[in-house]
Amino acid sequence: MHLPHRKTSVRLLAMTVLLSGCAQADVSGLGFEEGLSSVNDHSLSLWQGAWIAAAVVGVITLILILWPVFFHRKKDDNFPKQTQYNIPVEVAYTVIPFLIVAALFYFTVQRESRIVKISPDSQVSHFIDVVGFQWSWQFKHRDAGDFKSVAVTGTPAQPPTLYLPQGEKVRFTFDANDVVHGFWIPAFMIQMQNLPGVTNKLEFTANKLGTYPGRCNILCGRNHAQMLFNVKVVTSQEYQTYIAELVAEEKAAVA
Ligand SMILES: [Cu+2]
Repeated sequence: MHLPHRKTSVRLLAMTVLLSGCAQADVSGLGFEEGLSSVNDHSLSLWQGAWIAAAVVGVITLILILWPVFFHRKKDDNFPKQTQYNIPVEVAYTVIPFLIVAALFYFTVQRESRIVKISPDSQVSHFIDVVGFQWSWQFKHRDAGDFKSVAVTGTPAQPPTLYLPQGEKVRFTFDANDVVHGFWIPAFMIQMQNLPGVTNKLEFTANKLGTYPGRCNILCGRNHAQMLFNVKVVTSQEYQTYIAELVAEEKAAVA
């Protein structure tokens, strides 16, 4: 009775160790595209690895459930032999989940610390402040010449567009002026909370031209579902033109 269990636990252990190391290149993005943002570069393999680990654990669990169903059916009316303790099995089902959690925790912390790393100002190309409010967004582009910043403010009826220059590092700050909101660009694997009274920071580079949906992912009130925005990744030249247009509009409004 002991041997098969020990074999299973060894196999489980081997797979846990194996999985924590691999999971990269040839695996599908499981809903996410590779290389869209600098965050994807860190997050995607973690996402893939977590799914593979979950799939392996799920399959093993399913086998363990189905095994007795098919191979240990009631054969006769004799009451089967009862085993009260099985130390190796109990140790295994304590140690294995702990190892799985430890591996997931280690890789999560490792990736997270890379993602939230803030570099010196000189290495950052652009600064954008994101303000969440009930119920839309304001994007303040701070690199706007003699104007301190130019702001794009959305409404629930007219969601704003966040322009980003391709391949250039942007530092974002996140604030809220009422309740907690969640700045979320699903395709970029990015989410950061906008907290009233606390400024969060995140730096990333958008790497592929295109338009991507963004939304608020913290339930923030009645019209939470309307807190939408778009992210438009444009060339560096187009970004400069866009900022110049915003500055001109703002100057015209002041004049
Ligand atoms: Cu919100």
